[in-house]
Amino acid sequence: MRLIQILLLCLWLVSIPVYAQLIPPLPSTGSMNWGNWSFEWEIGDENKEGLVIKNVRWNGTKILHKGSLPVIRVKYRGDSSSLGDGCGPYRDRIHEGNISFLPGQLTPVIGRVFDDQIFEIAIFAEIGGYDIYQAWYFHKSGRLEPVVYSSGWSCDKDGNEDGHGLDHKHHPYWRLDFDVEGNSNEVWRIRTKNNNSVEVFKYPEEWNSWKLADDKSIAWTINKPGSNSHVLIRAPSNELRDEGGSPWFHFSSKDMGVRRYHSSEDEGWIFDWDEHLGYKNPEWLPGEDVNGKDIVFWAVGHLSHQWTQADEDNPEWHSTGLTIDVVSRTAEILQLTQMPLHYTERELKRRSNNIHAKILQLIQMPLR
Ligand SMILES: [Cu+2]
Repeated sequence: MRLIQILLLCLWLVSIPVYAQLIPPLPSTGSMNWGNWSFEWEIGDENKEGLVIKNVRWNGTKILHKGSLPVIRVKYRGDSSSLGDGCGPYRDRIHEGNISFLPGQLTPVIGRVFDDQIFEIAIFAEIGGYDIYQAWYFHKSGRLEPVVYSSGWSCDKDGNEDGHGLDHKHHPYWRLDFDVEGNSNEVWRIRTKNNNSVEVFKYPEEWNSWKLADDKSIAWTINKPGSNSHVLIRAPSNELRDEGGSPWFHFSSKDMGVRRYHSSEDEGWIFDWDEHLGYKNPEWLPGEDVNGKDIVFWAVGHLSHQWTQADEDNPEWHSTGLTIDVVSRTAEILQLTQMPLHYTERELKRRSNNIHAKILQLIQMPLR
């Protein structure tokens, strides 16, 4: 987008004080400045990876090289005697061929502003019986949120794909190619247990992690070695991963994976229906070094969708997503690891603004 267009857009935005403000139709490819954010976007058609954001900067500092959604895996449970029961698994991929338009929508990419605080960029797709809305939220406070919304049904109790009636789960896989202050990064995991003890771990090599039943929370941070600037990644509304055995048989069994960056792995979703998040040696071989390296952070969502007659009659929207906070000053130090602890609880509360319930209502509104 040309500078003059951005200026006109900004003038237009500040001149109309409306709660959810639709901005002029966005092209399939473009760039934007919003608050202290700058970024580019494109529809990731080549790899069928949804709405892609690139070169994301906060206050001019590179945070994320590329963020994409290569797949949403879906499984309907059937009678739960094996993973093959029921419908699916499906590998839903958003691309030009299944992008659809909401009432009033003029171009494939939607842009809206909420409360003059949050810029939403999103695409709407129809895949099977689903409506899917994939969005990125840029908060002026320094938060970036990828969110997937879904409504509708693709399978019935007899396994008919044109029917309804079975519980299922959606699992979005976000590929987040972070370059926090450059491409030499380290990735940390912070587990807070139910007894409030905190376990901090720096990933030495390619790894998969998931929230445990006795974790109060799990979070990740990424930083340039030696720097006090971080991104903090959390998914507080995420469900626990699929366990082994009935009914889900480890269908989607991790919450994140850290991988060494390889350009050859910047591609669409190549994995089979029962595979996910490869690019890593088998457990008995050492993974590639990720400490201070160029890394890719995969984040996996788990979203249950239970059948009800009401939901079948009037499909409801369900959503899951991540919060990615840019933390540019050190609040506290975890003494054991010398790692900055990013946030105080008070600061967290100040920054969070509980906008999702409002957005859930608003995405069902006509766009104009
Ligand atoms: Cu669903």
